[in-house]
Amino acid sequence: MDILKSLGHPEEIINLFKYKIGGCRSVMPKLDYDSMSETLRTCYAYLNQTSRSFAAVIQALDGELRHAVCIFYLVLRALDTVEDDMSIPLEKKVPLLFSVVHYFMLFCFYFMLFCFPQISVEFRNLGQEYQDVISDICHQMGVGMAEFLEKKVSSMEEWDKYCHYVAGLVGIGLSRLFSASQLEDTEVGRDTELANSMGLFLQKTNIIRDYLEDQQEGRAFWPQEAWSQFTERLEDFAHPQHLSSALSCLNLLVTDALHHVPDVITYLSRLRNQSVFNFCAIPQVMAIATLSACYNNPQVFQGVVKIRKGQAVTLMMQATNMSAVLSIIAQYSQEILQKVSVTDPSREKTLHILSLIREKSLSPAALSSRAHHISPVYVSAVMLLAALSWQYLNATAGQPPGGADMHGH
Ligand code: D61
Ligand code: MG
Repeated sequence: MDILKSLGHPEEIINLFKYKIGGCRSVMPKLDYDSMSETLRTCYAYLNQTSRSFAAVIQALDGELRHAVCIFYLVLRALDTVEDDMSIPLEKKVPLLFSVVHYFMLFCFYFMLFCFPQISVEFRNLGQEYQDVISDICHQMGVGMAEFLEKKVSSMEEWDKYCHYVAGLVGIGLSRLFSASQLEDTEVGRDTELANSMGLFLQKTNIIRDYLEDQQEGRAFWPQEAWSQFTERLEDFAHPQHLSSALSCLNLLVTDALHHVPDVITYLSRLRNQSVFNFCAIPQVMAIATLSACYNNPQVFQGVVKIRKGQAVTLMMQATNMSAVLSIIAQYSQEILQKVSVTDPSREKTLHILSLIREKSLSPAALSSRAHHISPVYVSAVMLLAALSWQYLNATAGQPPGGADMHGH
């Protein structure tokens, strides 16, 4: 089935095969479960049961950071389960979240202890610096989720705020965990703006893609400020007679999400640990591929838009260094550019952000100078610059080649 879908993309078939025969080990090494405690093993079992998208990359992280991120994921997923469970009546849900807000430790001891004792045991086994980050982010997310339980996402600003609570904070917390583990610079953990953008880009992509599923389950995360320009009721977009306004709104939201890509590039270029780089880059390239698949696509309003398995595996295997990530980003921006219609209301804005992204993805400044990220493109850019300065120096000095000193005055 996966192979059939990739028939028009021969390189994906090869990658699917490589992945199946063990290429997945490079991004997803086998964990040594035997040497783990029973409780930790249970936590990883929960992780594998609850996350399709993050389980592999989390388990590929180096050292103790892996356990910290695994517990961070499970604690936040528990909180999100409460948020997502529409069957708990609102009046019961708000106090439950507020008790998380005010008595986080009680929440840990009681909720976790009774329902998932292994998670709370392993939480307390983490270093204090990791525990502090996890409780702080959980607390802030609880406050934010409670705020949005009673209201809809209205303005674009509120959209950013909701996404900050449920995903931006995850990016901020993760960055602080990276720095605490010393696998990354302290700067990574301090720049909350860039870390927030990492989460916003992922969450907005999910919200855009999941329009129909959320609609069917009685949830709505598309901001009113966007859809009200094209329709009276958000649910109209699911009806074929509103397709044209639905696509206009979809393209507006994709354009809004693309504004986070420059920050994503800057953030990724600061990373120096290979496992952290893969962990961060893989979800981001999947997101840009998903956005490109959704852009101007009527399928968003009729079913689920998914990237092909072969495409996902190819992205996972490629996204292991900065120059590859930049070329993936350039490739998908180009794909979106080709789909921009002359009549689209957001056309100018879309073209503008795409050209910014293109510029940034072609600039050698986005390539970090870390040894394992040096790419042939960067080397050629440096050589071109050297050749040009050589000519320039020769021309201004009026001396024949060979006579001037490159470092001369
Ligand atoms: C680098 C690497 C991974 C990153 C990152 C930077 C920055 C942010 C994120 C991951 C978080 C991205 C969230 C995007 C997916 N959205 C959801 O899962 C929604 O729930 C949000 C609240 C709970 C977040 C829990 C979480 C998620 C991913 C993690 C993590 C914690 C910890 C570590 C690593 C990744 C969504 O869930 C629906 C569902 O999937 O069932 C929702 O309810 O809207
Ligand atoms: Mg949720």
